[in-house]
Amino acid sequence: MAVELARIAVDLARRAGALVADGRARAGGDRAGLGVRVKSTPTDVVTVMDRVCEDFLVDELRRLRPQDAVVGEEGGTRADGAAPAGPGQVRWLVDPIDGTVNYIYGVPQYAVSVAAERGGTVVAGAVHNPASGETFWAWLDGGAYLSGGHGGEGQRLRVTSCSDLGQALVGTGFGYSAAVRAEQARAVAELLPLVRDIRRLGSAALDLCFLAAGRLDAYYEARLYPWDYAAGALIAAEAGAWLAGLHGQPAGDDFVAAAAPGVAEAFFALLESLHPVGGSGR
Ligand code: LIP
Repeated sequence: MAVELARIAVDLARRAGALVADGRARAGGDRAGLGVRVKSTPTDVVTVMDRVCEDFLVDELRRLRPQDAVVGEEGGTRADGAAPAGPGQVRWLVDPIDGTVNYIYGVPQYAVSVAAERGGTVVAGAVHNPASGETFWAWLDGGAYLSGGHGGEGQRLRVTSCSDLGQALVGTGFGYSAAVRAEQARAVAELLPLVRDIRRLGSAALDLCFLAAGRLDAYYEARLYPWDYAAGALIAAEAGAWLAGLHGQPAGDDFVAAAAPGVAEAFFALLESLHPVGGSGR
């Protein structure tokens, strides 16, 4: 069951990715051609391709898996998509373009993310970056894999063996509200001298896949949406990453922390000290 859901996720992420890439090519890099609109703040943006891509994903899932629920970042749902799935029901979480700002600017770090959860547990997921041609995917207890780019076909993914937090390359991201970003900046300023370096790459889904692929040693971010991290978190976990939230909570919307096992305990303890009252807003 999970491997079949992963196969569907890979196929849909790749075909949706081709739509997204074509939309940008047709716009000729002109942002006006991408129909950019603002959402929660002037820097929280959405393009016409976000919506075209999500409509494609919702329609295809309705065709392929009519019994399943679907929920997407831009509001695309099956009627029952927003409700948690029942014990046996599958619910799909789709992000049509994770890293929308990168997409608008032509920074080649954005992805289509497709995850399937069953009874509230993510059991399959795929993240496809149309700019690099890389597809990351996993299914529960089946491992994590990379195809495309320089990865060959179906390369098995494993996190790094990093065991010194001072040598860890840490990915992170920031919310859209100025007040929240000021708070997040204070935390990252304290973290920065204690690790090798940070990378703010602009897509939570790809940050988690980069952890899985050994391109990062750790990652954290506050106040994400389920579709941002659902597939990437499974891929990271299946590649051997440890995941956690803050203050004993599991990784989730409030806070996602993920790390190679050799630095995970020290990393999670540091994040706890830097976020005494839990994850910040968006
Ligand atoms: C993005 C996340 C990223 C975060 C950005 C943004 P979007 O999602 O993937 O990690 O730092 O602020 O939320 O909005 O591009 O789908």
